[in-house]
Amino acid sequence: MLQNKRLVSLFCLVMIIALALSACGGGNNAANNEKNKNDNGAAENTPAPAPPAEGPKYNFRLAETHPADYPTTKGDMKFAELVKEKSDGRITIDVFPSAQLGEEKSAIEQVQLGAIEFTRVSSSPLGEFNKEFGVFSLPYIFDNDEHVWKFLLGDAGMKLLDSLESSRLKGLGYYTSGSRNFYSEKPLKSLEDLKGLKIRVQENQLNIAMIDALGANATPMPYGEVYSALQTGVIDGAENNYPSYFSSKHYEVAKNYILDGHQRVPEVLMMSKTAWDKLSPEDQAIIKEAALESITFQREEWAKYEKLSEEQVRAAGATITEVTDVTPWQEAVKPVIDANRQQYKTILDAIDAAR
Ligand code: GTR
Repeated sequence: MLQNKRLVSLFCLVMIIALALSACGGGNNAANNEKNKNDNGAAENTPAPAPPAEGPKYNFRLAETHPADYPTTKGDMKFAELVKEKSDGRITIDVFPSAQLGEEKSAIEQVQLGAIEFTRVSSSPLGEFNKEFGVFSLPYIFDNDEHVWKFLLGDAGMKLLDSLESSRLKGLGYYTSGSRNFYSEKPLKSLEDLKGLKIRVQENQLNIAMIDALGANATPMPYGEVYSALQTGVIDGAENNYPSYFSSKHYEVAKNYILDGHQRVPEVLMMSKTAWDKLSPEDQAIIKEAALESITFQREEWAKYEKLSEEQVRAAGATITEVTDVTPWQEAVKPVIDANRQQYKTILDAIDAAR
């Protein structure tokens, strides 16, 4: 009797250990859990569906500030579509537009921690996490869009993207964002008109220096708060490209737009380094390829939406002022460039060489 009891206990112990071991083996990441679910599902429901493509399955999230019809969001969606296609449906990415997962600074932090796998953000707030990216907040360093892209797609631009690894981020590709211009409800016809105005800027120290040099006062704040800050008079103005000026409806509460083109701040598509490191080299290649391929599409969408935005804000009664001579603006901010030239020497030289 005693002997039998011992045998039963021993059997139970062996079963418990076997169960514990199998749970450990299958449960060490979300992708495996997902795979087990499917394996079990397939065993329960006959007939089995078509066999899944080889390799683990993933469902990732991508944080985006802009609404669904904005060109960066369309770029994100194209990227997700290409990843799905190239992985035969194994890797899916859900795009969360309109800052649903948080404003840009918070999205970057969450991606660093691996809480969100992907985000698309502007280089300007990114510059607070990786100093090198601050270079894009320096005013008037690019001549035009062609100049920007010659730099971004060249060796130096790609090296810069790789430098994000030291900030626990994996840079995948750049998207375009045109050029940024000032706007206010107060008349803006010249540099003089900017003097003393309270201007909202993206959250980056260099923007504060730039606004000071232009004789205005900088107020850094998240993008999503700008409309009501303009409306209530907390700020007198802000600055952005045509598409953002239009899609955010800032033109409704700041109808004077002056085309000084002070910055061309590329958008960056990136992944959490933690999530990236868990992928196989094959899956990493799929993600990288898809990101680079989505750039052309994003730039085409941008060109269309930029045109539409200009037409729409003009039709809504915005007063647009061209700047025929940008020299006084450039001279005003020269101290900012001089103070930062040493720190950004290598990148600034590469930007000059791409001219
Ligand atoms: C836009 C950019 C956004 C955000 C915004 C801002 O041009 O696409 O990601 O950075 O500017 O001014 O905060």
